[in-house]
Amino acid sequence: MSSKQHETIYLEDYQPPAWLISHTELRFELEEEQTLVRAQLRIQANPAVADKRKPLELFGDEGMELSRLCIDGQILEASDYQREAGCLRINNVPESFTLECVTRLLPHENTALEGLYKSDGMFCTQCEAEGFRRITFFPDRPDVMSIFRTTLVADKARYPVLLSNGNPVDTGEDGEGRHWVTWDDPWPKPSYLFALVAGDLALLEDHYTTTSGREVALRIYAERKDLDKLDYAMQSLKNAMRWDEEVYGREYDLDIYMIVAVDFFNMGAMENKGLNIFNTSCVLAHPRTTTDQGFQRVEGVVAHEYFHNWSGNRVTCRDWFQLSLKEGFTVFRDAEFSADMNSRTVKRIEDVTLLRTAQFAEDAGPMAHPVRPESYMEISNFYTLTVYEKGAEVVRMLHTLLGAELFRKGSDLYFERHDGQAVTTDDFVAAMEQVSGRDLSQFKRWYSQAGTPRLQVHDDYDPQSGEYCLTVRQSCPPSPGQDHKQPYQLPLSVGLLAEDGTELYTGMLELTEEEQQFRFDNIARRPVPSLLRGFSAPVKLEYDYTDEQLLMLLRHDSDGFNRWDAGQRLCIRLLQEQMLRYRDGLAMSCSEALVIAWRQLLTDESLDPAMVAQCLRLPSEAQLGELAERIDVTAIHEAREFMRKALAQALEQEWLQAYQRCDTGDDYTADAEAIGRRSLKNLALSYLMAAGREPWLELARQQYEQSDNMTDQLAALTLVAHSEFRETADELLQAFYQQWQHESLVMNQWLAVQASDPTEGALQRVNSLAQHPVFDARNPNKLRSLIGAFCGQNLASFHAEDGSGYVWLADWILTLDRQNPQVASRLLTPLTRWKRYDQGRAAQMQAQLQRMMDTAELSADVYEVVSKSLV
Ligand code: B3K
Ligand code: ZN
Repeated sequence: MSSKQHETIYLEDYQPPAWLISHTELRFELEEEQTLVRAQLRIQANPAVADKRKPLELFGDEGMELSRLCIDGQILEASDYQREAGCLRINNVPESFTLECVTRLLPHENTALEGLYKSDGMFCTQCEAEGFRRITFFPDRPDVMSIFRTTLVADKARYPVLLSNGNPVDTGEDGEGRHWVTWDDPWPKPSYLFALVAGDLALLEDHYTTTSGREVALRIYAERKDLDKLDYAMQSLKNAMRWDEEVYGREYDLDIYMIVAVDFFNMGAMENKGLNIFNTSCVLAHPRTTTDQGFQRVEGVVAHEYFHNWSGNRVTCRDWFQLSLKEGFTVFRDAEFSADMNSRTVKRIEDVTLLRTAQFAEDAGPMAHPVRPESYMEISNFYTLTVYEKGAEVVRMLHTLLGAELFRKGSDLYFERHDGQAVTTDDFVAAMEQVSGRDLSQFKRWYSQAGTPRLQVHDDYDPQSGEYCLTVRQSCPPSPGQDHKQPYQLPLSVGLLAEDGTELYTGMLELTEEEQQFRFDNIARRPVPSLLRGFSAPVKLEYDYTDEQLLMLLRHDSDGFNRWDAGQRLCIRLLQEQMLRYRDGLAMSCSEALVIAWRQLLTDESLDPAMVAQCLRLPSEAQLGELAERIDVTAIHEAREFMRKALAQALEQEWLQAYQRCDTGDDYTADAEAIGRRSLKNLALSYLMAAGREPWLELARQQYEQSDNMTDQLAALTLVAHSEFRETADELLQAFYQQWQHESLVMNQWLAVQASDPTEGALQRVNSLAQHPVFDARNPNKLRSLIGAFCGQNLASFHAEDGSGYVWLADWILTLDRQNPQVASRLLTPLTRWKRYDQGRAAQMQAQLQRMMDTAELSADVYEVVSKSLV
């Protein structure tokens, strides 16, 4: 048994704060061996809370040394306060007073990367969700908002740049080579938005004029060697600022907007007020070192963090159960931004693929929780696909139900009504209710019920009367703590197509009941329904399509998303058939109808290459697993590989032509059109490689050697590295290492390519990579590239029948848990799905979870996931 008991926090126990902090003044003495933090808090009893005799309780990490505590200048004796389990309690305090507190921190020893830590020699912070309590004692909860004034003192030569939130208001020299800067943030904010950075950083500067004429300095900081990789982030930032003004009427509210790139970071980026801190992987971009995917991620994350300035910072969360209030909304906002900047349909396809593959799996697993969870042990475990991606789908449904105009009125009302407040998802929905006059109480079940709803659709057609009827049944499987679900309100976007593809009806149906019928008159012939267009709700839709109907939709549906989806449905069905044949020891085969349909797509030069590439991509092994009752890793892998090869060989000439057509030799640009062309080109190359003939290996090698951009170089490398041509694979991997060993982000890709290589001996390879000098087990990006890629993308190897992959992962988790619990807990996810696998694998996965459970001293992060998975 784990010796430590971890407490569960419940939404229903929420109490408003007893104490408020109007002003927070911080002084950081940053030194090599330690940092002293002097905090002065102006504290008042909260007039809205009745019980004024409550002691003052502040959060503070157990490991933090308290070296001085004063109230209104009076030093407190040890007997005046108690420290226990992450809390400091002071009895008998006045109604209003100043608390002074000095803490001593050891940032260089902070491997959890929460609170104040060092990344490659620079100081930086990560406070969301509860990192501020590792810096000083504080009511570290989002509903306590305070005005911060921060002074940083540090050695000038080592740390010439000293940054915090807001505007710099004073600066000076302190003797002995030390200097200081004071920053003032005029906007009250919760402590999770506090940030500081101290380092020797280079800077790209630009400026932006808001619609109302405010001048904003834009500064992106990074290590000097990365200065040439900041232009794209800067352009993305300016685009995002303009977009938020045009689409949401939201302007920026400070004189400076800063982004700092750091290499050691647990997540993608953080929206600290006026001082975003970014994982280098989400801000640095250069054609030579960054793939198209990387560019799009930079654009999306820069926008996401910027949009938080309103959806998150100006209006924040009352408590962490409301996390989706800011995250779901902001993901919806950044998705719409990316859709406007690039191809809307492609963006939608990518997002839905992520949702179907990973969020649906989360919703079906032991950690399933509602978009607004009801309880947690460790809030870091709830920065999930459900809170983010499903949360965004919930906001999207509101947008669909209300229409763009009312939704905008609702968001205006929400921002205006709650500016400067810490609120709830109910407040967000209330604003939408008020502007639309609609009762959204049923809709709110999307926030409180977990699980992926299922829609079963049947139809009837009466040729005599011309009446067509759709019957829709909705249900939702049980999830932890929720056995029965109430029906949801959701928009079901529908088209009815004649057999030749003519559109007979287009519209939006609204579901509210468990079973509902929708009738359509004057339909001359039995139509083919195009259902859930644009993925209008995050559900699993079942309708008994024939292959012919799917092929017709793939060709003619006016909804681009559903055109793609029809093709995917067909592929999934055909793959599932082959999986059964493989299991029964029968020969697998590839449908001729599919080959014909793909040939048509591949040779039609009028089509958008990006869409063609999406349509000709087989669903991933992970997605096929999510769809399976019981996941048969080997059958999925074999069936998919068979199909890939069959389609490769059947269309070899067409793949080559498509490759040549898309290989334009133009200079690299990161716009949607060029990205689409490269994606079709590299997809074609992947099928050519799957065809397995020498000339295509040469073509891949040529692309590897001649490309001037990382997208093409890495695509070629990956294909060769994952092929049976081991000699060339080793040669190119070695060449790649030689070329890029000094580019940390490129080396992450190099690790990931090898970790996801499904060929024989994968575990041995990752084991030796873990000893390689470019690998650093303290850097979360490296861990994700090696461990995350092996366990998440190399499914056949991770799930090796002897259980070696599971033991390997569990060993890592146990080591990492002592160092960085957040990262350990996240990497653990694949093991939590043990119930979905065959008995042999399930038992071995469960045994590894049990081994972790039996370990003394698990962090709350890992304990929560392990214990819930074992139930
Ligand atoms: N709000 C941060 C996430 C912080 C996670 C802390 N464990 C990034 C974002 O969603 O924008
Ligand atoms: Zn966010």
